[in-house]
Amino acid sequence: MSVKPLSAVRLLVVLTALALGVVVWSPAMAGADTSPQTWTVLVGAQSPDSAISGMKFLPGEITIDAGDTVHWVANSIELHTVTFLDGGQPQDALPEFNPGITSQITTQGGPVLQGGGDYNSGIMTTVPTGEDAGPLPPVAHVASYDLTFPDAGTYTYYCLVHGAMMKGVVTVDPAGTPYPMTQAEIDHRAQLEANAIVTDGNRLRAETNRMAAMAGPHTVMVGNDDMNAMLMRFVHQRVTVPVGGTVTFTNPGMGGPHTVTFGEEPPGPALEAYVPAASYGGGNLSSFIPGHLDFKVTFTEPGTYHYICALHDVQGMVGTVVVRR
Ligand SMILES: [Cu+2]
Repeated sequence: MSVKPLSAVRLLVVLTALALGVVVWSPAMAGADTSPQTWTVLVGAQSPDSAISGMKFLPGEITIDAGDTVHWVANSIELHTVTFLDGGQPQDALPEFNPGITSQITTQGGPVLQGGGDYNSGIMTTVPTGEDAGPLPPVAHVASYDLTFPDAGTYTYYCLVHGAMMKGVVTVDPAGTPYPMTQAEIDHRAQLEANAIVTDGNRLRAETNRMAAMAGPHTVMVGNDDMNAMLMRFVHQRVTVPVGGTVTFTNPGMGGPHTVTFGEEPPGPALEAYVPAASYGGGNLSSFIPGHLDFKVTFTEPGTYHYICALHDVQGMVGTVVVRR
């Protein structure tokens, strides 16, 4: 935990305020509410059709007083975590997200951030526990997470799923410091930030449609992302090829991974296997496709084949290949 040093200027301001307080103390000031407050921050954002998902805490920065609590609320189907590593120290490098590591996907640390340990919400999503929220072992889905900050300081947190690009900061002033924003103003800022993500995502979607049109009818764009918004759609969503034809699935994104999965989802780590090319005539076939990689599938039998992104099918990321004789 890092504690802000009290600068000489700030100390002077505090002392002056104390001195003035003696002179102009009024009943109104005596009645000022200094009891601990709870502040709400949203985790993630999405468009109404969940095709666009945002990798942000909303708002990304909040200033509270010592003793207050932040209440994070899951705001998207997409999985996120609220994670303070090492008591909220900024990190040069984050651990790679691995749903097989229990401490990454379950609540860690107590309800009060005190000391240098790790504090983790576990998996936050609007999908209820027990329903499909991606390739996770059976684990509680956390709809909200509360953490109380007894000590002044600056605390940095991350989403373990999305890494350093999804970062938030809680600035904790000494108890009794006037707040810079009301919850209504924080909510307004969160709404503006959410709108900006959806606007950016719609631009990304239009760009992805253009890329798919340029690439031709046998190429499928496997989502897209720009480190801010993610597109959770296959474009073209339905492709028709003759027997012996090849479909190229390409992920044009900056790093957001997806899968192309025919048949059953491979269990656990097998889901993360990248397959560059395969032939397919039915049954199970899956490739994990990180940003900038292609998966080429040659279709050997006529039929209508449905496939999913195993990570984002809940958001509607599904597609169809029709193979004609
Ligand atoms: Cu996906």
